[in-house]
Amino acid sequence: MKIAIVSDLHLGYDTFRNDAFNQAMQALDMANELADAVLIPGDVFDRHYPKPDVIAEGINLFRNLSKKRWGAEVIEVNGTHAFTDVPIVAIPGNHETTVQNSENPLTLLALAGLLIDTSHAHTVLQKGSEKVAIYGFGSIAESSAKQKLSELQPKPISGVFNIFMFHQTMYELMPFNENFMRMNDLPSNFDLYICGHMHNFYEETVHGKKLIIPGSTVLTQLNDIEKRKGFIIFDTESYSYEFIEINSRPFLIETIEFKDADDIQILSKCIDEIDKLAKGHEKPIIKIHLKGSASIMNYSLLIQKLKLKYAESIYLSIDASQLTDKSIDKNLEELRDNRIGEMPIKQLGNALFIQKLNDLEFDFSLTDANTLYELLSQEESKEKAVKKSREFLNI
Ligand SMILES: [Mn+2]
Repeated sequence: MKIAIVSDLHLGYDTFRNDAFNQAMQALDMANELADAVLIPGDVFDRHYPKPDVIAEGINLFRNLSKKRWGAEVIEVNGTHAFTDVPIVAIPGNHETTVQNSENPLTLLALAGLLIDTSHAHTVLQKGSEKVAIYGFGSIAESSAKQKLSELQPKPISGVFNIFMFHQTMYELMPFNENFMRMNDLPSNFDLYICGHMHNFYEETVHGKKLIIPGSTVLTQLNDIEKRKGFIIFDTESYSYEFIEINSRPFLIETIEFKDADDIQILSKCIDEIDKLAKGHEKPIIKIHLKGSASIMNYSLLIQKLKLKYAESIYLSIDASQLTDKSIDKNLEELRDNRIGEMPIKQLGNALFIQKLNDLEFDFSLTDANTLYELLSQEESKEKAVKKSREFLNI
């Protein structure tokens, strides 16, 4: 059986609302042509409370899909949200689930009979004599996932090809939080593991079998590795798969290096490069990394100017975190050399001290202010310095 794995469609995603819908439609239509069934490991919708027109997008998308011819059919379900025999099988992702565990937008599609929500349940598909069972583990708080799995004890069904479908962060891929699930926490003896949630494509090994994460069908994170968008066609007979790329909005990344540049030089170089990159693309996403050294008066103004210039034609993102400001460098150098401007720090401190005494109308005829400063600024404890100064002042 050929199984399409299409994940993280994010219908209603604000930044690229039309992209989310068009790219989901493109992926699902291609899936229908190339595969016998579709599995969706979460995040069909971007929010658990989408607006009615976003829910309408979901209904239109899946109603059209339901009407198409599919190679496989649903022959058995032990879940509560199974009202169709069309082989489109899904689970809710973290963007869809609600804290109260009440109905969410994905379960609405399931209640309408447009797909099957196989949360905590098996769905069995058949094509000819071949059967494929999918066990779904809908998204749950990362800290509860392991516990929930040990309560549910998901088991494969004997004599069929078994798929475990889930939507969690895997610690091995994103080791940011001890709460994330480890590969070894996943139930064993399944033939294939598929996961949503992470928006880039990954292939890993779990209990000696493949774990496939197709990534999202729409650009969301704009990090440098999120480039290729598409879905997976997995062939259960050959135990192999193919990544099918879809047409996604162009995402172009460029690094521009500078040496001692000023605002005007940076601005004009950026405009040159952005114009070159954007040529021939219809409203692309362009991300520019600025690197090197510069002396800039106002970073945010510079970035704002560029964004304004391209507001209509480009989704522009500018990262200036690797651009070092020369004026800051100069100040640091001076501090390292124990001077600020041309004046050594000690001398500057002395001048400030005298200035302060002046402000306090100190009587300079009574004592030597320079000696007092020396005593106070000696490199020893504050208490000792004050004690010595008091002795010197006879107080
Ligand atoms: Mn997602």
